[in-house]
Amino acid sequence: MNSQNYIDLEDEFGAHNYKPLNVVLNRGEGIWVWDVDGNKYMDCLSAYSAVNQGHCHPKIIAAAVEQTKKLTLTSRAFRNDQLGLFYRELCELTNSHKVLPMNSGAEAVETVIKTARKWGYLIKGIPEDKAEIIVCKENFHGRTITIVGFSTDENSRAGFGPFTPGFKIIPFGDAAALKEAITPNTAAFMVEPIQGEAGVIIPPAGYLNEVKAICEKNNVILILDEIQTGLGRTGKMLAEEHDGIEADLTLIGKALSGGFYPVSAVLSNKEVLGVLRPGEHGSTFGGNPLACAIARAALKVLVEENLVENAEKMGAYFKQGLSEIKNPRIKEVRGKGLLIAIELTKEAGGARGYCETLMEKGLLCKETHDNTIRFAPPLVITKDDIDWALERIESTLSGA
Ligand code: IF1
Repeated sequence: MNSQNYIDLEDEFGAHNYKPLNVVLNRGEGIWVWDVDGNKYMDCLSAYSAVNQGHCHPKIIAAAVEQTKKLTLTSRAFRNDQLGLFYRELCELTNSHKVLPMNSGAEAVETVIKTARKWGYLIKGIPEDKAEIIVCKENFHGRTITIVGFSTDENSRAGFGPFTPGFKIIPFGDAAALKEAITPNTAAFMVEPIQGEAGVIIPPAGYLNEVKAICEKNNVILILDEIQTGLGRTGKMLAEEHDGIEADLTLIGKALSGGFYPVSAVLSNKEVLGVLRPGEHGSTFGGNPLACAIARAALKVLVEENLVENAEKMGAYFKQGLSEIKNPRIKEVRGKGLLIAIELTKEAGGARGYCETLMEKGLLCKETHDNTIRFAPPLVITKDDIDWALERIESTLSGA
């Protein structure tokens, strides 16, 4: 079978909830992937920052294979020998006190909403069913009904109502708006340190410090969604480290497993997770031994291969290289670490076309909204790889 055969199968039998590039991949190694016709591509999306460690990392493969032969799933009705070790290693890496393991990012987000509300009722004394959680415009936190209910992206929410009440939406990057929106019933403020899907939107310097202070002053939980920005992507283990703050609850996922398995977690920097009692929350696969063994190996690779530092250095080099491209179609180059975006002018004609041309030149990336191209390669990328990418990006944007 060739690419078109696979595309026809997908289109005939699959729901059309995505518009993927027409490339059919069947192999990955480091920053490179191959399609069924044997063409090689640089992956500049990393499955939206889930493959920070590079595709099919041998050490994560080894851990997955070894655990798969021993024990994969017990449910949390029983204990297993991987969970406690995973907890300790994750807490040490993120300076956390408690972990609640889940599977998808959206499940971690739903978990943190339930936890924040419970904390609001039991600890803050908010009247039952009156808890409010504040979020930002242009947020992306997942695709469940509750989460899309507080999305401001019509594509994500149209036709899925009715939605869950109890959420307020304020502008991103505006600390005064947060102060204004807080009431005695506010349980939490949830925000991405950098808005990924919105187009790698970086808040004004000092924003996270201000919101941290406002939350502390008003006894409001600060929740940072680091599912995309966490685990080295922005050049720090957690993006909050750029601002020297600590969230009360932190969400991680994606690269927590190196892209091998859905593993997410809620991290607590104070006893907020302590409000949950046995039987009040859980999931069949959350915290299973295979997930934990894979996550432990994925975290070990991040540390042993200095991928956080590499993201810092290579991100600066990549962003500098993009900023030096002189092309009137480029409106702005934004980014931190290896979470980078080029916003094009409207006159450039839309980002998708350039992504399709880049694919023909062997570079896979993804547009976000109409005019922005995101570049988020695996954190193992080298300077030579980036030079290779810059050459193709420059020639594509110039129309060559
Ligand atoms: C899709 C976007 C990125 C996330 C943040 C929670 C989640 C995500 C900050 C939920 C997931 C994924 C979802 C995927 C595409 C991708 C995405 F384009 F949708 F918005 F990365 F920007 N918080 N993001 O980025 O985690 O449940 O997916 O494990 O839905 O198309 P999940």
